[in-house]
Amino acid sequence: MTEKITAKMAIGLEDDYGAHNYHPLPVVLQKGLAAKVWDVDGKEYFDFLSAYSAVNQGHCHPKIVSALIDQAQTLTLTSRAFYNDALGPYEKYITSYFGYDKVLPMNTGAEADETALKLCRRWAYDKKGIPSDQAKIIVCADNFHGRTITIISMSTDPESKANFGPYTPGFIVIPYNDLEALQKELKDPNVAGFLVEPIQGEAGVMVPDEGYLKKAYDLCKSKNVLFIADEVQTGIGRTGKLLACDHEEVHPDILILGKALSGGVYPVSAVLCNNEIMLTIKPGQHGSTFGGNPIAARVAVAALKVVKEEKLAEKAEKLGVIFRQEMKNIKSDMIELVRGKGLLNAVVIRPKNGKTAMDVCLKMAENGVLAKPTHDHIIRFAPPLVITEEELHQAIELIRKSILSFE
Ligand code: IF1
Repeated sequence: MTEKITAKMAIGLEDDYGAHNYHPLPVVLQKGLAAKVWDVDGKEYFDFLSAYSAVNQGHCHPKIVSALIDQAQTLTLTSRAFYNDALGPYEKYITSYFGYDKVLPMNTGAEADETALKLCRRWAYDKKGIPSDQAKIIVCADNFHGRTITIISMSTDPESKANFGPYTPGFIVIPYNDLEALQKELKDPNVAGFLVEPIQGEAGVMVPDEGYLKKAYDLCKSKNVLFIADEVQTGIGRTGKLLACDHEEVHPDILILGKALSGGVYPVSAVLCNNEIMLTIKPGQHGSTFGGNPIAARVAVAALKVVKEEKLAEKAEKLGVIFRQEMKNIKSDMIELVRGKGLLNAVVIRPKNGKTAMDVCLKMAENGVLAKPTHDHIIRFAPPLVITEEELHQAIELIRKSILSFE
């Protein structure tokens, strides 16, 4: 048993001994189950962050935890120097689940994004015939793909990027949701790929125009350019379909998954694509000590099964409609805009009497709903997809009460 500590002690310890790379809300969580979490004082909250969409299946889902425990007591890690008996079945399961020839397992979202970039470049030289070291990848302004040096090299956010240079070259940045800009850059014969989030999460849940993904995909195809979707945040039921690209029936050439691939119990990420792309990488050219380990494999299968068994995508679609409508019904001029898809939603807050999105989040926490502001004026609302309709209505009442307290 770990020693019981107070909220003040926990915050003090993190402050004293941890790097200061985060600024959390002053809530110290101790326990979670489904859509709820509890702090060290036993106070109950609805979790409307879901660890940035990693716990779509809900906190401590019994089937996922049981897969984890069972495998942890049997075999945890072999490295990829040897085969293990959990990886193959997982690979077969996930490729047929998403409709690809092959999967490459990694651990974090950033690693999976890096893997996709490497696959794209290797395909560019081996298959497309782009001259050595000349491949370019188009990315979108205000993207978020993680924290590594190469990924921040593609970023336009000064906070993530500034003073970490020199940066990795080879990227072209265009505005998001801008097909003309894409068409123009695609004229360059050295373009190998287009990397895009189907909905931009960190940018504040920016939903592109209807038809954008499909038209962008078609433009890429017309120029033999790979359409690469980062569904780390939008994937696995969150937006009301299994993948956000499914809303437009787009099947990406390279699909990047993370977060909810494990239901939040373990770091598991993956890159999926067909043989023509995946088999350009040969033994020794890419890998990871932990990628594809037996625990990850068993956990991911369990997590994906839960999404189907509990119809979580369908649930997200239905509850999302209710959530957005109820937010729009709140009679407060602090609510400037409500947007999103499925259970990935954002409310844009118009400051009032000096009160900002952060003040609203602090008030909501007091009232029992956890969410975090992004970009000063936006609150992202993304509960676990297992939240019941009744719980959703309870949470909406708490959100309403919090916002109206500023009237
Ligand atoms: C943090 C945001 C969310 C992602 C997409 C890759 C990754 C992420 C589309 C990398 C990660 C996170 C990480 C988290 C904050 C967060 C986030 F606010 F920054 F934008 F979710 F909304 N692609 N997103 O959203 O995955 O390497 O972290 O596993 O604290 O940095 P990772």
